Amino acid sequence: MAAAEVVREAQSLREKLDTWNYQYYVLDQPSVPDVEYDRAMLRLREIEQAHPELASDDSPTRRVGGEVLQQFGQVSHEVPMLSLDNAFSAEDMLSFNRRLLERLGDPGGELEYACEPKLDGIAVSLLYRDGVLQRGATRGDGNSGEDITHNVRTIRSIPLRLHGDDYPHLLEVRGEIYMPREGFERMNAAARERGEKTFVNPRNAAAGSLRQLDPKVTASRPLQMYCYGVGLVQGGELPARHSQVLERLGDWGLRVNGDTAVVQGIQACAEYYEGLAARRDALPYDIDGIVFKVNELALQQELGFVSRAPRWAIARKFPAQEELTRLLGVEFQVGRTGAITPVARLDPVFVGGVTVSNATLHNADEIERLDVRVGDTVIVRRAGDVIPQVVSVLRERRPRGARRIVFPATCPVCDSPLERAEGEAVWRCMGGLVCAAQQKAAIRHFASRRAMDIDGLGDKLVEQLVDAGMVDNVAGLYQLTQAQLAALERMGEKSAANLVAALEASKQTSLPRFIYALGIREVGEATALNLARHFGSWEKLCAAREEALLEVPDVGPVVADHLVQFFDSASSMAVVRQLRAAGVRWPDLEISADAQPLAGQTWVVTGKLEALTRDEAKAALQGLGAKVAGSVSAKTTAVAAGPGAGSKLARARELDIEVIDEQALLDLLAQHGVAP
Ligand code: I6G
Repeated sequence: MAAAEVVREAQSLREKLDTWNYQYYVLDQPSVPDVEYDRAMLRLREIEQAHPELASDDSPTRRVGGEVLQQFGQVSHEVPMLSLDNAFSAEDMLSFNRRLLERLGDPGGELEYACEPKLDGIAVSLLYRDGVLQRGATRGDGNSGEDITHNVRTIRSIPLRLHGDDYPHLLEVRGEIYMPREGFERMNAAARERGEKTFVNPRNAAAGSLRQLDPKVTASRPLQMYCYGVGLVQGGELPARHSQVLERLGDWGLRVNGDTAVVQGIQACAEYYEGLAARRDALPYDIDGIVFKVNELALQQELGFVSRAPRWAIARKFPAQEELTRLLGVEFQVGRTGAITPVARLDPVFVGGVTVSNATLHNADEIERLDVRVGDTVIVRRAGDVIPQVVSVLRERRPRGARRIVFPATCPVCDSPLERAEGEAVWRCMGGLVCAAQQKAAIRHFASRRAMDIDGLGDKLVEQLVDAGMVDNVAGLYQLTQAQLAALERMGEKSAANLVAALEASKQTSLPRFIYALGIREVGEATALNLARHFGSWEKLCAAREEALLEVPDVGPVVADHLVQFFDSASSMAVVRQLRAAGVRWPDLEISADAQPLAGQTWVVTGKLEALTRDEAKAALQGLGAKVAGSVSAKTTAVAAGPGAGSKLARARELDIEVIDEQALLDLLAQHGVAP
């Protein structure tokens, strides 16, 4: 028997771990460092090993079971898991509202609706008996699904025991298990690196992760759950409104979506739909529509069901993010760093709100993995700001004579050999700046708005200059004369004079811009900024070796290696010399004690930013000494929020934390000499 003291310690550890887990995975507010969490978990494991009688099934040590299942059991749903009717337009929504009002005998006034994002995930049911998780199941055909208890237990935001003590004796919670976009991208990038199969989209990744017989595999996948309702309820009362039920679920430690709202009338539903549609791409998860539910449970009961769907709810779907089309051909593009990217030419198709005629095929491995051929019917996906991609092939529709895609053996532009670095998936042209494609890309980058900002030097002109042999590197731009330029196609005297003036004006620049403009691999704007602030001058920067470079925020071994290679390259440094000889100049930056004016502050960046990416904003803040956290807590100093900010912004308001918009962030950065 364990001594009372050990029993108490185990109990206290369990409570602490549950609380930290809840704060981290449900509230998205980490409260203790990982080491402290790990230490507590280790100690609890030790105690439970020494005293197995203390190890209950809801202990945080028991999330991942050791055994691998042979097959999934079947579960029958006591209350069927229904589907939802769909609406595809504002008119469909008006008819829905009209139908409801008629059925309710035109009660007068507006109906109150609960509005919720419809996640593109897997519908599941969780059964809690006396507050302890008993069973997790998929929807299946609505009457019976698969028993996935062993896998849902591994999802840290799903409580093994409910909080409080006022839950019903039997409570079946329903919701959607999904994979956040960021986790999906990370998981796929890692799989691609290892040359393994990738998932088509976050939904398939979530489904595949739940359909594992070995819970350790599921535990390693970044799955999340949002709860959206209840099924079986026995031995307990629920409040009168759906929105209040969601609040109770939250009180019991379950994760509910913070983007839900209660509105009056169908017009307000339309506004909610438009608002969320505008933010759709900025959300951290995929949604395929909005679910609108009559909020009052008594009215839901009165309205009832028709065949397999409730009459009191409807899902208004968004335009599809995936469509079928035909692969017409493949071209191989050469990027600034020589990377060869196969680009699919597609029969134009409307997807994700735009017409898409090109999509990336990533690399040679991906072509092989997809087993895609010219003539195939493919699924193209365009989600958010991500470049459209071919995600799968309908093999059964392959026409006779579909052509295999042959990856080129040499650079399609300069015929130099291609090489593939160990562990990398991409082939690169070894032509370097001899390759016209790389020359053009480097010049386009150098001239771009956020680099040297050379007005009037568009892509077409760069193409002409390189093809005519007038320029082969960025320094050559400053040797161009007005007469040479005026002789080019579509260039009059006036445009030539303007371009010469723009080139002249671009010579006066800033050190961060200059570093960024050089196009050194992996050195984006934010890194350039940090390098400039850290070293203050070009001379100090290019004299730095790896050790010194690694001291710069945001610089890791890979970036440091690319920088050293650049500084060691005679041809690259010759270009820098030529640029300076042509008059390109910048003021050195002061490296003062105040180089870290935001030291000690913790910032959160959320929502969609326009002028810089979230990563760039983060790196810029880090460069000024701030810590940048993923979630808002009482320790947060300020939040920079762009459009589409959701729960983090709401949390900041709740905690009365300073919130600034993008312009204010840019002003703050500028005030500290950072002009991204
Ligand atoms: O499949 C669903 C997704 C989201 C739902 C649902 C939902 O609410 C946010 N709600 C109900 C009532 C049903 N399916 C049947």
